[in-house]
Amino acid sequence: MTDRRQFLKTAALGAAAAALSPVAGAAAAPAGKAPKTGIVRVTSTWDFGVAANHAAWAILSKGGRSLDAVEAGARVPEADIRNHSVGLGGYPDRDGHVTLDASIMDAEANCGGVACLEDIEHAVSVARAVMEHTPHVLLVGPGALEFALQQGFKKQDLLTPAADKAWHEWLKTSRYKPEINSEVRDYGAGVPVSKDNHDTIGILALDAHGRLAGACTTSGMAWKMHGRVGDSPIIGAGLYVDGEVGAATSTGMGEEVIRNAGSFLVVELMRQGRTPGEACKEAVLRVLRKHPSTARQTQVAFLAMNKDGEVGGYAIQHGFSYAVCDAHNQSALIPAKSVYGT
Ligand code: SD4
Repeated sequence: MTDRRQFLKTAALGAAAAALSPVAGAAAAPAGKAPKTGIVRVTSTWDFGVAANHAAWAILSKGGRSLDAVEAGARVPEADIRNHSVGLGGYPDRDGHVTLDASIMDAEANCGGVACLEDIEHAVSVARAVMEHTPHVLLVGPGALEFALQQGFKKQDLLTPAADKAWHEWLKTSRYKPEINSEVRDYGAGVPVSKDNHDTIGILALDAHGRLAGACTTSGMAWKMHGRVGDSPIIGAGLYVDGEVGAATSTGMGEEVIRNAGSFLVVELMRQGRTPGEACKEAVLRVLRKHPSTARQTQVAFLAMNKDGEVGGYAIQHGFSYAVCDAHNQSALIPAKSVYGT
């Protein structure tokens, strides 16, 4: 783990500036991989986004479709049992059920989502199936599971022994107090870490044909009420993509994001001329203004990419990071600016 932490830190220090410059990325594209119409880039929330970006890049660097790339990227933490807030190995709700929320969207406003889905590892792929094979946008609970099984997804128990143990530990106090930045405690983005809790992945990509897409997937807040749905599967809250403007995704306390239509807000702010970073900052400040006493004690972070491939993020609390991958550097990890902390 030390090696990995060191690797990520080095990657972040060496690459932050270049990863934010669309021109630098495009100029450095190796022969045969040069974008046809502009910058090709993928960005993901948190430090485990580096691995997700690599999976997405395997598609993008061959001229593949951004929608395929974000799905492939999101599937990486879904399958990682060390990640306790996405997919397999996710911490359960207070009744011991692992329930997943996910969404996916392309630049033409095609979108799909699943909420409170149980027993299926790759919620993001079910979300894509909702988008492509139903007349609907969002399926929930048993209906989502039934649809997934009809589509050929395999049923499996998502509660790993480690997550089960953590749940039984939690039952001793049954105190619901989501922890700020639990996501990074083990992956070393410069804050204290522990290996037991990671978070939602939001992933945004721009492909060689200039097509934007995004996806978001999570097991939600650990120890939530059974049936609770967060922002991640809600189009406009946890994810929004508009091919004319850009894309945005969020992580952190979903309730605060939903009440502000967070990702839609970020995209609309970019439409008005703000850079991705400025738009994310303004949205974070809006979240804080709406419910200052709640919001200041929690974490909400936004990540955005505009249609030119520029990337920015902003958070309430220090400790949020985002991974950026392009032809110039596939492993950049950038600490986001925040309202609180340094
Ligand atoms: C949710 N935004 O369910 C997601 C999960 C998350 O920190 O990011 N938790 O509210």
